[in-house]
Amino acid sequence: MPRTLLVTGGAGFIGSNFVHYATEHTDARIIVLDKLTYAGNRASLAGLPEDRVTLVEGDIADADLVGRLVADLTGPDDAIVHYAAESHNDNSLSDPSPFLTTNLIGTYTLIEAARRHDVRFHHISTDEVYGDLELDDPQRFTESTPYNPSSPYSSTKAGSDLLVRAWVRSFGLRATISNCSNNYGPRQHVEKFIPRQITNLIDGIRPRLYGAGQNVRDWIHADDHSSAVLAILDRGRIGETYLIGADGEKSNKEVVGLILEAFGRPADDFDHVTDRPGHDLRYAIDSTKLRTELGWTPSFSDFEAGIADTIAWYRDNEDWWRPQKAETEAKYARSGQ
Ligand code: NAD
Ligand code: TDX
Repeated sequence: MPRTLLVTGGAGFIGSNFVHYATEHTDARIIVLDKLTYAGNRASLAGLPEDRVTLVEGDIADADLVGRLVADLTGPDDAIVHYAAESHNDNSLSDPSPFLTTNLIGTYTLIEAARRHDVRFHHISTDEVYGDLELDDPQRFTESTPYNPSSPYSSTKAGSDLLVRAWVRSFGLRATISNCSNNYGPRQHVEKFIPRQITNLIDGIRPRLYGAGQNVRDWIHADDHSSAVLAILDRGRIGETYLIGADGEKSNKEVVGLILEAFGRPADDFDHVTDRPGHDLRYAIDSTKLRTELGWTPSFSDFEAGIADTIAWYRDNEDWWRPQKAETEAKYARSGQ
């Protein structure tokens, strides 16, 4: 019998890309549990087979609802894949409160239900739990790097990882954790770096770089994140953490330069704006464990081609992002960004 996956946050950026990817590459049936916050979008699930994908609108911190959905996961390969989170660092600096409720209490609610019903759990996390690196640090993040989060967002993600680890050790929760680097691809909210600059340029507005633009992020296509999560679900060892990354380090200035080039504009056609308080300097992932233990490799090796596809997606799907654009930019204007 095909497995059922309960995918939390499946109407968000990475969660919806996972639902599309898993529908194409497996025979799984998928229940999406999503609160449809400002970051969730029903339209991100459009076109998926209705007999295989069901959206339940609700909160991961709602113990009754979560209990009912998890109780239905009775097949031997059924699992919870937990993407739902408040995910934007800048928002966590202006109002940390929903980050604590969703990222900590929401994760707690899910793992309590998973342990009660003995359901396999995969927790989606971020490289930001490790803090940041110097630009010339020869060591990248590994599974044994100490936790050192900087922002309200990353500290609540770190807390949620620690809850999952404790539930494995204390209660035998059948869980794995993955910490991935920065994702790009279709269906990412216009508040985030790459979609913000692409949609600015579509509107004829110059890109906005925080500070000097020297901060480095390690970019991975969302589909490569999805294939890694499927590998961990199928072959990952219970209790283990896997770092997901595709050797995609680039400074923000380099990324803006590539986007400007794709729009046929000069590489210096951007504005420097107020820096993010506590801005992490560099993230970089060593994904050796995932590659050697589970045989995973990324498929998107050409970042420029991936960016060109992403630009094409935003050009072709203005209906999807236009409703959020003005409000998002008004919020950035209020913080000088
Ligand atoms: P996103 O903000 O685009 O999507 C989050 C989704 O969760 C939305 O659909 C939202 O409606 C839903 N949600 C929020 N609160 C909820 C609640 N209380 N109950 C139910 N649903 C709720 O985020 P994203 O960028 O797709 O990130 C998804 C996950 O991946 C997060 O856990 C994030 O920490 C992690 N992650 C993101 C990146 C990245 O580059 N974006 C990198 C590594 C890890
Ligand atoms: O307009 C901008 N200008 C700019 O220079 C924006 C929105 C961002 N930036 C910078 C800040 C970061 O150095 O670009 C970089 C990327 O910014 P974000 O898209 O906000 O991502 P980041 O803070 O790196 O976090 C992302 O990756 C890790 C996700 O939002 C997190 O959910 C994930 O955990």
